[in-house]
Amino acid sequence: STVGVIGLGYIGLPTAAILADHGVTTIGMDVSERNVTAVNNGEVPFVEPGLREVLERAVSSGALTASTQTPVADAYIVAVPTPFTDTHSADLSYIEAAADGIAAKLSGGELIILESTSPPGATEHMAARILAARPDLGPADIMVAHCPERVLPGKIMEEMISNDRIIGGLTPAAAEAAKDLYSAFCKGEFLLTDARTAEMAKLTENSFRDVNIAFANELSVISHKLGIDVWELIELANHHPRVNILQPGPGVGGHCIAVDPWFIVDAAPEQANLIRTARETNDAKPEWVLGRIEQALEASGEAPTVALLGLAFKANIDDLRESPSLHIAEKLAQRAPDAKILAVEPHIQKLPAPLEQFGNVALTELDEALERADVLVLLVDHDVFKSLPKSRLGSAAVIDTRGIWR
Ligand code: SAJ
Repeated sequence: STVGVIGLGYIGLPTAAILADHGVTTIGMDVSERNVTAVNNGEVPFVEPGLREVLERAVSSGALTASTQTPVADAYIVAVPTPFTDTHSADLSYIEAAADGIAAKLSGGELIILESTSPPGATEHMAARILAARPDLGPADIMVAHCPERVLPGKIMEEMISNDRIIGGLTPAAAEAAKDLYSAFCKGEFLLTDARTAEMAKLTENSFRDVNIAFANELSVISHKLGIDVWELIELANHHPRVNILQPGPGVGGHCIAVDPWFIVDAAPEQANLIRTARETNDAKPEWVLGRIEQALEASGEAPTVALLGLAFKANIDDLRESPSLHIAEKLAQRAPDAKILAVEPHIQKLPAPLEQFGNVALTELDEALERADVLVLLVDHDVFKSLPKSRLGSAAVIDTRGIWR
């Protein structure tokens, strides 16, 4: 049997490569001609440890091919983006486009799995859209399930195989069929439920983390006001057997935790108060950091030099999506035109587009930044920054948003 994987991004490509590497005939589909060509050449269009080897094997064995057309297949996995709109509701247009492509290829009896993180009801919506396009088919002619991905970028190849999987079927038979498909490579436990619960479970996991980080971020603002070291505070509190507080930082970034809780808020706006407040708390953190930087700049006299260490959304990656650090850099460049801003990000080679337009920002080597800065702002806890001896910080005013130089 043949599996079609729709969307060859961070999730779809590893899934397709691993499926094919386990002997399943797999056809990947992506709207980007460039991605498709790269995949057919066994090349990975983004950074993910371990993916290249598996992809090369899958392509050279002939088990994996890619195309810009939706293939005819026995089962489909949809792994397309679900961004959010300006009003914080989910944009289902990529899922709808995938559904339309699949609908045109069905002959009845196929399994269709939605993996994209989705608001409650999206799987039903996808099924309804497919059936609306194919009046010759009835609900009993297709099997539809939601199986959210939960892999951590940077560890995708491991977690894809070892993580437990929640599978929510529109019918129990659809959930069973999806379980059979994932059994080809997944060694984790399979947890079968209905589609809405599966959708909500994924959103709940990321909201749990967001709420916990918001708690830490609020504690850091309170502690700063009270003259208390928040990292010591959290470390002490976490010695309690039933307390486990996460770490404060300059805000929450990435394409998951900063997005998914909004889908819950959008689905139940009157009820989701804590979840909304957590999102707002985390989104407000970059502004608070900016305030501290502006204070430090004022104190250091005319035309000060400020070094921003880290632009990525978290440690040891090159991903800038929804990055609070990048946001801080951009806002600072706008608001402090007299300051010289040295951005240090060892994982990228050129200044990212949002910063290019500012004449007062330069991408700088760490050594040079340390030498020149009047104000040093630590934004990302990359290993290269963590391993700096304190003596290297010199006489600069230090704002350490991650607590690595305490
Ligand atoms: N962060 C903090 N303090 C912390 C932990 C994280 O400020 O204590 C910040 C990070 O710096 C980053 C953001 O939160 O800006 C998110 O980073 P992350 O490492 O918590 O999560 P992601 O976005 O890389 O991946 C998450 C994971 N979800 C959970 O751990 C519940 C991953 O398993 C999901 O598959 C992924 O979202 C996803 O795709 O939904």
